[in-house]
Amino acid sequence: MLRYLSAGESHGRGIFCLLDGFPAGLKLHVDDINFWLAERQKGYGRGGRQRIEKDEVDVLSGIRAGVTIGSPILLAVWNRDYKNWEAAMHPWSPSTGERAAKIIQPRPAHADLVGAMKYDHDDCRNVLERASARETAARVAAGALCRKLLSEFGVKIAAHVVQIGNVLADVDNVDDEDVHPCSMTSEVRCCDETAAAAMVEAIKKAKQDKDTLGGVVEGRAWGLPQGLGTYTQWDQKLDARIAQSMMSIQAVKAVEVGLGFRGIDRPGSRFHDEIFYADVPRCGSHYRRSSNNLGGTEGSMTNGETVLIRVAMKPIATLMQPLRTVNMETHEVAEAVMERSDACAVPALAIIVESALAITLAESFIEMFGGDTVDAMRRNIESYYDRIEKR
Ligand code: EPS
Repeated sequence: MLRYLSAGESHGRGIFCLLDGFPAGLKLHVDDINFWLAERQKGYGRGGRQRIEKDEVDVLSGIRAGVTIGSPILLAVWNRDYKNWEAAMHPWSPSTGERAAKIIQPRPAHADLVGAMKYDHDDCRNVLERASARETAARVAAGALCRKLLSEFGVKIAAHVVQIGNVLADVDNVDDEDVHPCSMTSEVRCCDETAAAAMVEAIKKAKQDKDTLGGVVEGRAWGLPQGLGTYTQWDQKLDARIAQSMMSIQAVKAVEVGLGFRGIDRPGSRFHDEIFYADVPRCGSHYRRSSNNLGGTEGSMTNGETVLIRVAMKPIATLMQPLRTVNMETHEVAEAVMERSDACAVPALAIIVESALAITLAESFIEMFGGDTVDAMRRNIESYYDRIEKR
């Protein structure tokens, strides 16, 4: 069973993650992880913090001489900014100085207020440090390992931005294989050049207006065997796992699989994907679908078509024109705290969606094909493909 847990605060020593149950025998290079960490930091709309950080992984356990050994894998991404926050964030020395001033004017839409009530803090910093989207660096590091594992079996994953603010991209005809070549060279990770230019302008304007913007990312995974997930039990349903994995990304408020909300006005006859029998098998199966409105899953299992999801991120909560809030000590009307932040982090969300999808698919992959070694998984997949090709 693959398990992923993370730890760390945004301005603490670093961001960490533990990947337990990862199979032995996967060969990889540190750049397989660092490449994606660097990609996550890019994107138009980021704030000053990305000029301080240069995220690189420090592998603390589970990998020897470039090969996973089956032990828990512990990864660290150290925060360069920690040196500027040591007084405020040090575990033992008392907080001193301006940086350590208590945060008592919680931001609407952030975890600040409810987190402080729940854990009985008089300083919202204890909450916002962990609630920060800096945590996604850990997810991208773990996702890089999962992505590499899945690529051993021919699975590919790509995501791109389809909306920022009210700017919509026209991406209906973008093939799976074309997503990365376009999105990786776009500063907003959008495959529609005209929309990408308008997105940059929209972010620029939001920044001038001291405002923030949300958006939508489309994630895709293809080359997947049919049958990942199951219809038999709620917590192993693939759609449910994908939804949890995506909804756990900071600031994400909605997830669609396939047409999702966008297809609900259609009658069943124009929603469902018809089945046909193809001459050439794909991922071991001759059964294909005539369209992909269901987003590659039926009965919460992969059906061999591209897994297609959309993930909506709300605008970032930290505004440079603060919203009204309440001072937690005086209960007077106050202005929400202004911490340095990003105007828009939707381009980074594309890399995070890919990584979270990789973790979730790897989890179901390991469950279905056994996870002690990569070779054992390969044998199990091949024998599964042999079996379903005869159906
Ligand atoms: C974040 C606030 C900003 C972002 C941060 C998430 O950090 P800071 O307060 O240091 O400027 O840059 O994201 C990252 C540091 C990152 O690496 O993604 C927040 O409050 O969620």
